[in-house]
Amino acid sequence: MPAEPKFVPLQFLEYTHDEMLLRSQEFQSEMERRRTVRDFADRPVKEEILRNAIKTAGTAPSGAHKQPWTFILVGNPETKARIRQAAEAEEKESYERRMPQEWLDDLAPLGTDWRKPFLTICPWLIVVMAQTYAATPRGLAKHYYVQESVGIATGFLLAALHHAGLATLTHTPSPMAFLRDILGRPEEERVFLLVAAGYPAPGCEVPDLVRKPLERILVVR
Ligand code: IYR
Repeated sequence: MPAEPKFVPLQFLEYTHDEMLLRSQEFQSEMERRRTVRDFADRPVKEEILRNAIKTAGTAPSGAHKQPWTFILVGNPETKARIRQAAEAEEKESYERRMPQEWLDDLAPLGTDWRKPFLTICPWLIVVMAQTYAATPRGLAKHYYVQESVGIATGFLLAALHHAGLATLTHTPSPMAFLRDILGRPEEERVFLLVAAGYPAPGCEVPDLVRKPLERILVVR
């Protein structure tokens, strides 16, 4: 039986045009400083900061409000070591045999290789899982636009972690199924990606990348 719609008043904060302009500029500057970091410090970070960021990720819109995501927060050193060992085994195979030359050439400016020391150095890993369907006591239930929904939630997560003052790295070991086994997750969940979060290593450097200017990413009609 379909649920009766129930509506509540929207909590909306209205700003003046000047305030909106300033807020949009300030947020843009803050996000402009975000960089993907591959060189982390092993300094600890309080779990509550990660929990708050994951709570923010959970505010993302989703298909039919099914919220088809699970965030696995990994801080346990043994679990991180198992993840690193399995990820490096897959990545070694990928970098040495599976990835075509064009792909390797495209990654060359980023300086990546199969070694993933951040998986044990970082205080926290967040494995983002996408629930392809819901396993309910009454059987399987559908989820909608799962990739889109989990992608948006992951964007919120990265923005929240950056806003909190943490460096992040999105990592997609390929194939990623080993993570579901190590983390003991159910069949209906698929690994979406892994986010490493922590402080950058002292003297950390990042690739000298240029972002496309607005004129190249915006079309006004
Ligand atoms: N999954 C590998 C390779 C990799 C692929 C892309 I596309 C990147 O932007 C970065 C890395 C890895 O994590 O090294």
